[in-house]
Amino acid sequence: MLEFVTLLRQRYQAVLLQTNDNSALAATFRQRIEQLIFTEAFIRKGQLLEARSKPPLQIAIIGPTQTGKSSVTNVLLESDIAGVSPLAGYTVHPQGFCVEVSLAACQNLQNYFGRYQQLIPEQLSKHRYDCYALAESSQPSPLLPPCVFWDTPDFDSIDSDDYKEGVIRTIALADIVVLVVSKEKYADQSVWEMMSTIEAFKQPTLICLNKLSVGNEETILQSLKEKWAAARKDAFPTVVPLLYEKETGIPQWSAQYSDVFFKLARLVDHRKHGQLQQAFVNQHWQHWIEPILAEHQAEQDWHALVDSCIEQAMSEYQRDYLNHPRHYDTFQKTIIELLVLLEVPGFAKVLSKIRRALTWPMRQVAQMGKTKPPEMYATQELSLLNQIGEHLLIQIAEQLLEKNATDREQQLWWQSLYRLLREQRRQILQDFNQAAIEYHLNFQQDVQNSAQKLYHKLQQQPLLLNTIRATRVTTDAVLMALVIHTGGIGVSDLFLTPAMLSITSLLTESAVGSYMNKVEAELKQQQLLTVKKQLFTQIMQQAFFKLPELMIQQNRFAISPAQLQTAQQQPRAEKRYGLHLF
Ligand SMILES: Nc1nc2c(ncn2[C@@H]2O[C@H](COP(=O)(O)OP(=O)(O)OP(=O)(O)O)[C@@H](O)[C@H]2O)c(=O)[nH]1
Ligand SMILES: [Mg+2]
Repeated sequence: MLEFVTLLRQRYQAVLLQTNDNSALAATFRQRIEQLIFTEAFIRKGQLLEARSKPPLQIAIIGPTQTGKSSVTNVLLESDIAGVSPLAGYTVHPQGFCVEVSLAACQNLQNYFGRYQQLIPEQLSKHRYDCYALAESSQPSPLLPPCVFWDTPDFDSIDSDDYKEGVIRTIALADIVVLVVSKEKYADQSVWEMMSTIEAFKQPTLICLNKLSVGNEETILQSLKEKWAAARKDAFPTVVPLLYEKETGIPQWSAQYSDVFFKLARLVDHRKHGQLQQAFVNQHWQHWIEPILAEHQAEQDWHALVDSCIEQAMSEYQRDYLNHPRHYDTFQKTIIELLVLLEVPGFAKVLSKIRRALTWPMRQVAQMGKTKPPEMYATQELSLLNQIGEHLLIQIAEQLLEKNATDREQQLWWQSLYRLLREQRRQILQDFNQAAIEYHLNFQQDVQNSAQKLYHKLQQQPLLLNTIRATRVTTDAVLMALVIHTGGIGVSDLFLTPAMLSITSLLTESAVGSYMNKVEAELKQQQLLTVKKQLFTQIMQQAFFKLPELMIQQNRFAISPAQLQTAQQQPRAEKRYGLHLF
């Protein structure tokens, strides 16, 4: 689970960089990134609890800037160890003070903080946020049980985005949370968003209401209660009121609350950590994966769009070639092959020339690696296929633009896809043209096979065979064959010559006529399937389907349905936590 959550957080951060900073989407993304950082940290906390040497009690003081977190820290530690300043956003690193706890007992914390480096307080620099400090407090505190007491940066100032991760990591580590608010800041939205998010961790909590003036305590307390009730369902915690100390600037901790931390420490219960982790993940999961699902949906829409355009292209191919009475010439080539096989005297020589004329230039073109045969060699079918290919690309580009305009949520996705399509257009067409030539050459084999079938059938009809063999080659057929040889006209024209007309009508009207129709239908079917597979599926569809993969990762989450499914099936907490429940 940790791995997937980390991956998800990284993807959110990458996509966020490409998102308009002021948009509502960016705000949502930022919120989810925080939740994910919380989850990562909370999972790590679980690992810490699993370790053989248990970590000491962790108390974290949190709150908006200038509410007096560092001041209260000093009061509780009875020292001036935490830096206090009237400058907003003064504390920018988590700083742990070990109270009656040795640094050695905190070794595991470096594991917990991962890439955050542990330093001594003097080494902390304003210019580097991915670190935290740990130091031993010089004396025990009568107000605190043995613990690591964490002063943290604020989470509400403009700059806090830069160092909030440190706050989040410290909060997730905490066994007890101390919220410090002042009378100016207790109502801030940021406070209650944070308190609402962390409710799921069920940490015993204390509120310090700082900078109070005599007389307004009750009103603010009441209002604070309401804020709490609006944000959280759990009981309102103990509130320690701290008056604004004009003279000293140091809040006074009333003796009435001297045992409050000891009481809270007794409430700390780690046994449900796994359960809480699971609940937190469950609570947010659907939201987190929303953009991934949307991306999958966009990819599905893309596939459907491509498939329907290809369907359209295929029906154009059928209408303008396979089923076109004048354009379709593949079966005529079969007849030519058949006549060659039949060795019709006089005709065979001419016909084999035609055959060469029909195939060898293309073979040459293919060998030379050219993608488009010169016009003179372009057969009806080839030039039509190339036209259909180009048209298909135009269609798809148009539909992408349309999606770009209508699917606002995935606009970035469609936009990058359109850009990629434009970049790849030439290459796709080249591959398509090349594949068309190859198909065309290879399909000669199918033509041959059909001719063979007819030949065998005819051999069972010696009478018909003799009549065909007796057909006289007329000069116009010879002429025509020569013209075809030089690339002047197409095969269909040859079939308009009297000699060819008489042969074809002999065949169609004979006993093999219906067999011929069957062979022709089969050939067409084969041709349709081959063109679909080799040109439109293997070249076009594959190239289009591959485009989203080429999209730069910054623009997308790029988490596949399979990856997502694996993550969904993973336990959202380690099993062993579950065992603690019983
Ligand atoms: N006079 C007076 N000043 C106080 C009191 N509590 C805090 N302050 C002042 O308020 C300012 C901010 O206090 P900090 O403890 O630095 O506040 P913080 O919450 O740690 O602030 P950041 O680290 O910037 O987030 C300092 O100038 C403190 O001296 C108080 O009770 N009386
Ligand atoms: Mg501070």
